[in-house]
Amino acid sequence: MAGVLPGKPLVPELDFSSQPYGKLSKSFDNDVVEARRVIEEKLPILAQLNAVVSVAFGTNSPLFVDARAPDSPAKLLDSPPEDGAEPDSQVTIQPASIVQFSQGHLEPRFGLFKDAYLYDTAMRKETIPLAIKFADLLTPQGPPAEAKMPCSEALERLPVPTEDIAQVKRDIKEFGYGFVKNALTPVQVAVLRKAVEEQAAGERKAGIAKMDSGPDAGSGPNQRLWVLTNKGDEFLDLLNHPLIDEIVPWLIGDHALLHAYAANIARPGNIPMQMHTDQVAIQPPIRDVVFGVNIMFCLTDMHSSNGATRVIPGSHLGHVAPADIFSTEGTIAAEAPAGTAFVFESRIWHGTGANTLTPGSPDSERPAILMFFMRSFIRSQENYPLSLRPDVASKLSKRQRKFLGFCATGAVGGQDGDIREGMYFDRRKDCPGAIREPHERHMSGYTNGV
Ligand SMILES: O=C(O)CCC(=O)C(=O)O
Ligand SMILES: [Fe+2]
Repeated sequence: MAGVLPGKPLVPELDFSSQPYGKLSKSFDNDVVEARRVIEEKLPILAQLNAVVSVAFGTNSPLFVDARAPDSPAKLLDSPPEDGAEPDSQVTIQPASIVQFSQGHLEPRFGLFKDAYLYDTAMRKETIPLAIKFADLLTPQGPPAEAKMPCSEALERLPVPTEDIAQVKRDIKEFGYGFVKNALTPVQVAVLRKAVEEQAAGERKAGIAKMDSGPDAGSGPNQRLWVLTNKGDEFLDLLNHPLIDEIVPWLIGDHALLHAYAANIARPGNIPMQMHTDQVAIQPPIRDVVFGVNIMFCLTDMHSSNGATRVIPGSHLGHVAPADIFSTEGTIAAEAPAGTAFVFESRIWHGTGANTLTPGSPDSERPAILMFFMRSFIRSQENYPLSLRPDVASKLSKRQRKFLGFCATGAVGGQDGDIREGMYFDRRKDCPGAIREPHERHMSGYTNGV
């Protein structure tokens, strides 16, 4: 997305609109020229596509990459191939994204499908792997290796629910995830489950429910409850869970922030979520650093038939991705009894599984709470300072305020120059504003007030 043009200046003398630069470098047409140059440069490599791909920028008529001739560079055409061949895949994309792929600044799956991350894409499923390969071939690293199940020797060690926290940490390091058994007692599960289910019913009744996992964006059987901080004391108390202290600083350092705090109810008939990593906010993509960790509290037994999260064990390491992000083939279900905390780091490939139970049958829903933390300098998915209800803000503990970004780290999160590590802030109505005094240009001996 290009920059946003400035509005009218507030101070007439500070009108910069006559400056000759700025607008041009952001022009769509320039981006198209650049994107075309990138594709032309990559034609020898694009030969690997063995197919015809059309690439449309906005409403411009599409370009065609014809890579059918074996052992010779692909051809870039301004009109469909003369022999009338239909494209095997049709990519519609911002030209700037093509340039960013080539610079290694945008992860192809994110660049192509970011709007389908929670929902769906208009593209025909079988043409998607080719579109991804096209984008991958433009990147400096080239296509990632296929993320596969580990070798049989490691399969014997796949994580299982345990109360041994040292084992959970070893599992997270080796496989990208682990299970903390009995992180919640049955009574705690019941309290949280009731809160989630009643809130979900309330949001449906109020007509504000966030549904997904259907064929169209914003609809489907699955339901998300976002910004749980606002939605009941149960969810505030869950932020006191000691597992947070055990895992979060260990994996992603001090001052980590809540990135998203949501419940996800997987229901029968859902379309499985796109396989993704939770590091999609990290662009340019960085695979060799873990930026986040998800603590998912299971409020019912999670099993393969009620939509347990699908994972590819070990896929947190290396330049790897699933062969087809819209398929759960070659993944396993993260199965665990109610009360387990399923902890997974943000580089692992995963997604909500299919709930194949009969709609309306008893216990066919899979409610879970996802408490997702990211490193301290990353902008949160949920904008807490903007979303927090005032009645909630006034009762938050220091710990909760810290998770929501009300504490400085020494480098970020400060207020009016106060940035020292561990300083806490509240929403201030009295942040210093414009307080002007006449100024003597040759004054000496500055003092701070009287
Ligand atoms: O609910 C699940 O199974 C996983 C959801 C997920 O991966 C996400 O929200 O990023
Ligand atoms: Fe996820």
